[in-house]
Amino acid sequence: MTFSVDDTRGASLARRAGRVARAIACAAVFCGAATADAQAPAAAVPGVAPQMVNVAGRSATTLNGRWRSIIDPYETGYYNYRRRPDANGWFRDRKPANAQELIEYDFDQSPLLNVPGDWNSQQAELLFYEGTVWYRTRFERALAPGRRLFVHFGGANYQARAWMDGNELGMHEGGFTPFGFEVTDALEAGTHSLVVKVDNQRHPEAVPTVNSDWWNYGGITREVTLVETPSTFVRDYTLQLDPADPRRVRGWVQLDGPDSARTAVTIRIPRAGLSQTVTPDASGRAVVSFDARRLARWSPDHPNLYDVEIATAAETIRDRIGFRTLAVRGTQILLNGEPIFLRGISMHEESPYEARRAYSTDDARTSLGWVKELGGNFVRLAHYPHNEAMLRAADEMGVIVWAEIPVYWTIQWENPATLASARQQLGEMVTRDRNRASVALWSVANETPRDANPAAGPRITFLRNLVAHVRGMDNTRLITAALEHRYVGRDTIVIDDPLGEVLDVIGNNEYLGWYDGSPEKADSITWRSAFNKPLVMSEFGGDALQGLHGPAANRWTEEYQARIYQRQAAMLRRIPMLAGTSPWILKDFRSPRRPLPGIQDYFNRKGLISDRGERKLAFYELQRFYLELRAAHPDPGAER
Ligand code: GCB
Repeated sequence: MTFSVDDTRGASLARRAGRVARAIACAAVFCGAATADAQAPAAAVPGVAPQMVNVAGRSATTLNGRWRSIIDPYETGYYNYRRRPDANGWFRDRKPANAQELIEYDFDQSPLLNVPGDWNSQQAELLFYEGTVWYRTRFERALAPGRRLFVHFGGANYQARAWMDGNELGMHEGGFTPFGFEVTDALEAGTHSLVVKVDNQRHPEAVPTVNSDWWNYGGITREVTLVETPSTFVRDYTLQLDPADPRRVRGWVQLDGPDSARTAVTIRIPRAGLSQTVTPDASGRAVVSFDARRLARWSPDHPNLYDVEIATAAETIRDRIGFRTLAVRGTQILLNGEPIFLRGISMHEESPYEARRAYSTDDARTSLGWVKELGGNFVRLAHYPHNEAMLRAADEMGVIVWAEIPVYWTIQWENPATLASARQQLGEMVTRDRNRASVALWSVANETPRDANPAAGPRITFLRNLVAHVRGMDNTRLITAALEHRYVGRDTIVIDDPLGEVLDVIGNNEYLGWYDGSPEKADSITWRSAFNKPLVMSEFGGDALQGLHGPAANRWTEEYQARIYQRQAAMLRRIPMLAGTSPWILKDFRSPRRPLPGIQDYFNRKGLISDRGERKLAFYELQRFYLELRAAHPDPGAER
């Protein structure tokens, strides 16, 4: 349905994407539906469209706003009383035709939810809810001949199944990456009903799995957009300094549509007087390569971004792209050829002043403003891909980013569907963000336990697969993972997880002073690494309730937390291979694992800032450390 008849390549891509999405969905998470689907008549569901980048830079209209919603814990809107998919499900968005007809739902009379937004923070009864909520919006649209239309979702947690005017568009799994459906052929002039069933139930085989230390916010958490394109359009592109020859920008543009192989594309960077027209190969991919010597480099102190246009005769896409190189030399990270120490902080995707999912540019700027106030130049966006506005704000504000996927703790290493889901989420993240200068590190995993045979078990096979996947997609970034370590003797900690062999930068989480001894234990520790590679201490810290003061010996006080940061700073200065730090964490965040009444109340309190935006003593402790580091080792490009 989604491509014109002669576009066999596009159609087969769309079908393939649909099959992959459904295969992952059935195997990984939606097993009940998979069984039932097998018995239902095989409807042709087109599935997710091949990923389109930079939606904001295109001809787009927003579908954000107040959507009708129905909470459906038993999935009554999808299954009949025999637990088979119901052909008359709520996706039909029906009203009784007369006073005799029985219809037991009514979107028009149902409560409103904000999109984007998690549902948990919008209705008290949804705070802990995990299950299905149905969303419905209506929009008017007519499409001129030769134009195409896509519905694009920035993200929905975890599984989203969409219908337009009662026809299924497809399904996507993964709570933090974008997806879209083409609706061109489904569109007649008039008012359309768009229904989305979002299900945030946790499943052992999913990514993340059932166990995590953050809130499982459900819903359509990111923006929804209608994107109109010409019949052949620019779907994807990448432009980066060539790591092997940084005097050149190299990249490619991918077209989609019946004239993909015949459509010339012009790349313009007006401020640098650059313009290049390229023609695609038979697959619709055009290779780009031009002299970059006129481009000023992007760095934290000078986050130079260029307006870039990618244009065909039928459309112009606008982006803002920065150019810089990244490399490692021994235990150093090099930005634009010079060593840089990453003075960072970890953060979850929660709003700065409220306990809800963040999604806006304002949210992003406030949080990154705090990173800057700390004296930082780096943020670890834990533990899943954050929204696109965050990456764009980091580009503008000059904050280097560690981006990661939710391969967290003990996921199912031996399950091929789990691997497929991790690869899919990694691929969607890299595709979305590979034009962002701020992104320096792709992380494939957090605190995953070594196998009994750490060099050859299922976990390392899985993670090596992810490393190869991300390297194949992007050779301009550094690859990392937050590892665990082990003690050899009482005072020596060694980082020798064999995964380190395939990483560029070693991440390590440690909780000396919180889960591991007293804060002073850090004074006697010696760190060893089996790798001659840069080390980022990707987590350390401890909890404090903002406003709780007392002896520094007492847990939960601000003084205790500040003491951890003091002892950590002293220890970190002694680690020769250290190239960065991103302690845990910028702000208190919701977690179902943290019930302690009066202290935690379902918040992880390791924030330097409370859930209401108040700074704790440890904020100033870390700030002191970072300002000293910055004075001793100014960033490349900084005025000295
Ligand atoms: C960790 C995890 C992080 C937790 C943190 C904690 O090691 O990576 O997700 O929230 O510890 O507070 O225990």
